[in-house]
Amino acid sequence: MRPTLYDYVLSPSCYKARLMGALVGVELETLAVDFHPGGAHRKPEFLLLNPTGTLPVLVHGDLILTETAAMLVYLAGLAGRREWLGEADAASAARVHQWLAFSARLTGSLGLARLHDMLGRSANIEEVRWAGTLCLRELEAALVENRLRREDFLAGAAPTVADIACFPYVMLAPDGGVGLDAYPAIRAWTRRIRALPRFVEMPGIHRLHDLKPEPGKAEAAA
Ligand SMILES: N[C@@H](CCC(=O)N[C@@H](CS)C(=O)NCC(=O)O)C(=O)O
Repeated sequence: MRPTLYDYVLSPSCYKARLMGALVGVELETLAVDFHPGGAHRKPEFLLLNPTGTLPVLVHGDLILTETAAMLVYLAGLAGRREWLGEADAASAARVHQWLAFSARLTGSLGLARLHDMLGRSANIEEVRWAGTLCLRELEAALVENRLRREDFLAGAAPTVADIACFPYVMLAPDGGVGLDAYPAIRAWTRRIRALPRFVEMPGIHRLHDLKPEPGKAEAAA
């Protein structure tokens, strides 16, 4: 029996689960929820499944998960792909958790700015964009440091659930009016993720078929 993902195609959070499933080879049954304009995720029948009224939800047998970070961990474990959990040593495991927690800040800043600009969600947009900018600065600094240690991904040399948790909202930041031009290490990292084998796309995020430097530039922080 395949896990069922309650899904909305334009949601970066739902995409995290779809992307993780694809990368580790777990097929998901997707069940489309009318997030917009229907607001089906706030209707009583959906709140019985997820009282917080958010997407995605992943259901597998008796297990109901309502947090994407937990879904990514579950899908990697289900596939027996524990390398995606970054558990090689205590420090890597802790770094993975650090970035999983950080990913919630991205959802609350870059994600909210995107909902504001795309769906007219009310927000103090300047404040929200500034919170997103601070997250991007933090991420950029960490990625530059990682490259000095020859690490290409957030928690080490190989990609983990932490990268998948952070990638979509960063990649789609321009949809919320926050550009990525000032962040060469972030752009290089997103290119590495988009070049991973079995990578899948969502509207606005495209696969990179060959890992080449950005046109006219050497790869940042190489
Ligand atoms: N805690 C959730 C939050 C996910 C989240 O914010 N999802 C958005 C869709 S991308 C949502 O459902 N927001 C509810 C709303 O805006 O009404 C997670 O990370 O899994």
